Amino acid sequence: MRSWIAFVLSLALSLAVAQSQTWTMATPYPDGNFHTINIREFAREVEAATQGRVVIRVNSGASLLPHPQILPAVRNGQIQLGEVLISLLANENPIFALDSIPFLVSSYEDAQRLYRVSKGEIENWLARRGMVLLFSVPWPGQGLYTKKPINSAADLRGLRFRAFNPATARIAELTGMIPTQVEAADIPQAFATGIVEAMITSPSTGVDSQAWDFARFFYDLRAWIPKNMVVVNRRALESLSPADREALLAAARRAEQRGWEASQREASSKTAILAQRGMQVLQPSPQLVADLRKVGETMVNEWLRRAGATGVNIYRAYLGR
Ligand code: PCA
Repeated sequence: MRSWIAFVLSLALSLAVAQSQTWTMATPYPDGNFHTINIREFAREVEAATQGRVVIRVNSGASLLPHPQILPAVRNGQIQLGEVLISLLANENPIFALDSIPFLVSSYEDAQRLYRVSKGEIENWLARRGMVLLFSVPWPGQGLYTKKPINSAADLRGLRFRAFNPATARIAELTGMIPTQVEAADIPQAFATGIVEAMITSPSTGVDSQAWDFARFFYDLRAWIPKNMVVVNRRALESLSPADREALLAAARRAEQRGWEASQREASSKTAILAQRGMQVLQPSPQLVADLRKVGETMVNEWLRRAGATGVNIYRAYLGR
């Protein structure tokens, strides 16, 4: 009798495991964006590798949830997967601010090194909240979009500036601009209604928002290389069979690799589109770069003061000291 019950139970369990699950994923950025394209490919690979046992429905462009609500929804299990900009969380933990400080990182090699040294702390923070980091992909370097020529930080004074995280708001304050937080999906409207008149972001987001409609100049600063991360609810991940879980993690590793490569291609292809659409794509003047480097130094010092021992060690590891 007992072995019969055990048999029925194990059969029920294996049926439950084999059953297909449909997971909901929320992302902040639009369909044409390379992050979204990469995520949709990830979802396709997961579905194929698990023979349809894990189906991921991707809700892009903040259509399901506004950006700031995506991570809380993954945390409480309302959705299984989410993508967020890491530095949007800068007020939660200093580690999240590190990849948005101007001129701390100036190449993809730097960005890769910063990711390597900070990944463990990001994973710990997520683990304490029941989430697992699947992969992280950088945006192309950040450049300045304006309506009029900008030759130094003095030319920025008084501009209404679009911020997308605490770091960009701080840059605005330090240069005498007036920051307003505007999500990527709302950029065209914010410019059209005059809420903002300048921004710093990637050529990718410039193309997504058709920056040529509202800005004439793009200064190719490559001031920093912020990253997105894709996270999964831990209980959802653990509900998968070991084989399906491994298939999903393998697809995540491929997505990360693919995303870093796509980002580097984007940097030139999307900058070329800005020029084709009639924007003046310019190198920043040495004065503007020097001014913004000073802003970066101030922000590093502010960051070090609140980073704590863990943060300082990560920063040192990044510098190789
Ligand atoms: N695009 C996002 C974040 C960084 C970027 O390049 C945005 O502008 O909101």
